[in-house]
Amino acid sequence: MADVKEKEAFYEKLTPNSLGPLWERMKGLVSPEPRNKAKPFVWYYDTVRPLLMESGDLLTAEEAERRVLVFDNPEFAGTSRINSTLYAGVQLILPGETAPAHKHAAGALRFILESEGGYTTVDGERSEMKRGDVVITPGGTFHDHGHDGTGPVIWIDALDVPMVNFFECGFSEELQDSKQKVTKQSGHSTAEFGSGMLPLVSSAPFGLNSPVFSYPYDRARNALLSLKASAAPDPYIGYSLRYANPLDGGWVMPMIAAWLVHLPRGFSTAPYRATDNQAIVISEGRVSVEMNGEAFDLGSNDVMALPGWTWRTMRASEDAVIFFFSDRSAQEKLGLWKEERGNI
Ligand code: GTQ
Repeated sequence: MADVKEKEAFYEKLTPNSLGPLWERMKGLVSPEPRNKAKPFVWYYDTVRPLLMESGDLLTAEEAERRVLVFDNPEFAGTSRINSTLYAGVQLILPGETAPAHKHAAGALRFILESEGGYTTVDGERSEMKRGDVVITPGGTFHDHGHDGTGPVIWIDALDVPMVNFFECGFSEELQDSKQKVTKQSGHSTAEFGSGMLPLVSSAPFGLNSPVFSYPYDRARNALLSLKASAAPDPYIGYSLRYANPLDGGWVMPMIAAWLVHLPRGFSTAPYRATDNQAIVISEGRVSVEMNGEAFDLGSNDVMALPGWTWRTMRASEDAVIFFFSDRSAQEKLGLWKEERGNI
């Protein structure tokens, strides 16, 4: 058959016709296993917080629309992705400020780091934000954030915007007024859907999203730590509970999964990998994460990108509570998610 030169000459005829030879690309297109390009990487709060506070002197939340420092995975610098598929950032609201009402197709999930008096309003319902709370904003719902208290309000944002943009489905809109009208009593969605009961006449007001906006830390943490009394930790995961949609038991959002892990002091997880692209925020304690033979030491409020299909172990040097988020929710819906548990 043809030699290399003849093949190259043929390929030159293809290019101007917007054609290409699959046989040269096959291996790259359907790899034997995922070759995740994202880097395991840590953003230390000691570095992030002062820079975020400095941004507070530079512009107001109103001016910025959202005053956020974006976590750029070093492998994807400038593309606003913490890992291959998820956006994440750290947002600051100062006392009296409002991040004006808008909506977008992308869904957002927030993990609150610092807040006395911070709140978000989602679809006419105000929800307070306290440290460790998880607050969701279903795609397509108006939301604005504000702050009635003192001190900075700071949280981690996770959005599925890279996936929405991959599908080229991104719509967004600003509301005329900077604050949307509050039409519901605070706690309404929790009363209706989040108290172990459901409305007799069923409805899913936000489609595949949980109808509950707020998952308070106290409840989540207490439940997680209570497991210790009666069960052993999973050797690969530790103790874990996931944030669930009470309507169907699924993940809280269609494309973002979230869960909370407790690792007791001295506990080490066995080698594990899964295809979902994850990131973690340390809520309590100290954790050392080993990925690809590289060790990372994390403490309170540190954020780490954990690329998919990369072996890892975790060890807690102090009792630890870790918040996880990932694209597992999207991968499962598409039938793509896979995990592998190493030998113990
Ligand atoms: O709070 O609505 O970090 O729209 C990025 C885009 C936060 C938000 C982000 C957003 C928001």
